[in-house]
Amino acid sequence: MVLYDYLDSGNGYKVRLLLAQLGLSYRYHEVDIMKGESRTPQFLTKSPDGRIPLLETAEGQFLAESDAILWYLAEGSAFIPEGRLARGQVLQWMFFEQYSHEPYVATRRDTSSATCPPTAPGAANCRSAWRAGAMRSK
Ligand SMILES: N[C@@H](CCC(=O)N[C@@H](CS)C(=O)NCC(=O)O)C(=O)O
Repeated sequence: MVLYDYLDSGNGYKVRLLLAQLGLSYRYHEVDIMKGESRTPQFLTKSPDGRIPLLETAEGQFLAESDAILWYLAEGSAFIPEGRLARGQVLQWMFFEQYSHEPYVATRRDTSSATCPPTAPGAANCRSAWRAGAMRSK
């Protein structure tokens, strides 16, 4: 399997975390979304939406959308429970994350970390400075 991903991506992190939890081996392919690498004609043939994360399965098929990838990888593991209601509850939180958390919290965090004023001291290291601050506030 190949994971097309970008290290700063929270959506990618969810997939990396599950791959690690399941002990699955995969090849990591960095796509620099800040340089538009997810929008090249070559990448768009793999994923017409032009976003990461993107999983290439062992059979060479492509699957986009982080939560779809999680569901695909988790099949047959304890991460997808037996009961009908319990499975529904897993999906409930996955839909909540995509509709109510990701656009308002995750995207906002990413935008504010990328928009430090260019004149700010150490602006060149703005993203890493922001990350260090975020780590401190935990
Ligand atoms: N709903 C999608 C969102 C994917 C997404 O927004 N990916 C961002 C990074 S977190 C991306 O690829 N942005 C680059 C672009 O839009 O060109 C998922 O959960 O996978």
